[in-house]
Amino acid sequence: MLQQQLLDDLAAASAPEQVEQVRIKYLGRKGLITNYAKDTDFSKLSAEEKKNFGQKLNELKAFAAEKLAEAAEKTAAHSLPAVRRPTLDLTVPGTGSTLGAMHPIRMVQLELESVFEGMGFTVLDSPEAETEYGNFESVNIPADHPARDMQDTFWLQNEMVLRTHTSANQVRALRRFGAPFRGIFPGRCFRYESIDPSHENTFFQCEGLMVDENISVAHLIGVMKTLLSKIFKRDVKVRLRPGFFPFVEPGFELDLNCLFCGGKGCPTCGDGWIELIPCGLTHPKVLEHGGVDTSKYSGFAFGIGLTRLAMMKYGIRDIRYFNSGDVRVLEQFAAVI
Ligand code: FA5
Repeated sequence: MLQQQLLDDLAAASAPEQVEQVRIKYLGRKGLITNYAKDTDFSKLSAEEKKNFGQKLNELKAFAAEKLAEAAEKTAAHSLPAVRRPTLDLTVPGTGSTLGAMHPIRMVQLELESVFEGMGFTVLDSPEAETEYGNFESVNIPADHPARDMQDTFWLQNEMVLRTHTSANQVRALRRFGAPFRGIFPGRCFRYESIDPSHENTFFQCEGLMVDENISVAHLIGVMKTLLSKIFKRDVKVRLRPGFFPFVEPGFELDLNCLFCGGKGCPTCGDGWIELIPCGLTHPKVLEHGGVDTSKYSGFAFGIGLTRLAMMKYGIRDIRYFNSGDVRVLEQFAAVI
């Protein structure tokens, strides 16, 4: 009787969940088969009857399990899969693709390179780690020279230094190419500096060197003027004042009137002027290190603060933005390329 009832229930079950309900009804903890023996008084049964009862109950359980398994298999095969989510939803707005942007320092560098190439200068690559000789002695800064204190240095474990300026390339280039020579060396420099709106520990310079017969300060000023008018594409105020560098004689500082405050003084410039291009006539000692005949040749050199030039050109008030890694800085330049 219980078997027939089970078969009727299973016949009415058309989904796996309904078969499960039938299983619970018969074989669950309080199921009809599980509790089949509950009302039987075993004390009144003989040993033979007890044995038969147990056997019947086991057969009933096995029957139910078999029929339930069959029904589960059948309904699973026929049941529809759960509602499927569409894998492609054409109504979702697209994410679009973003264009990369060139770093503002790189943009100014490329512009500088093309201006200098137009004046016959070669653009040369150079190493960021220098020997002590290259960074200091080759440009006339011996070990005990006070000028070393002007550029606090990161020393590497192999006694090389992260270059504090690009000036080591002056002698390297003269040794390699000889005179006459016209070249620039843009690149990254490192100084152990306290950081503020106009000082970074990692920044870019662009060294330049021209060596030829009868080179004078007039050539130097002419090249600097051409450079600034091409880069800023407008009139800018500059001042030339004496400056000391052991590798030039005489030496100058070319300062740019601050484009943020118009020369009044602000957190970026301090006193209204931005120190931009130290320069001068190449010291004979540097020419000698480079193997150049100083009775025939003279030259000028400069070290443009490329990072500061980028600040002035693009109105970036704080140098720390460049190394901040904040993509919002770069995103602003996506359209400039
Ligand atoms: C020099 O490094 C010389 N080698 C430049 C030179 C070359 C002089 C050839 C004469 C002839 P100075 O330490 O002033 O000089 O640095 C040159 C420029 O690099 C500065 O005018 C400034 O624009 C930039 N600069 C220097 N230190 C930093 C810094 N910590 N952060 C950003 N820019 C800097």
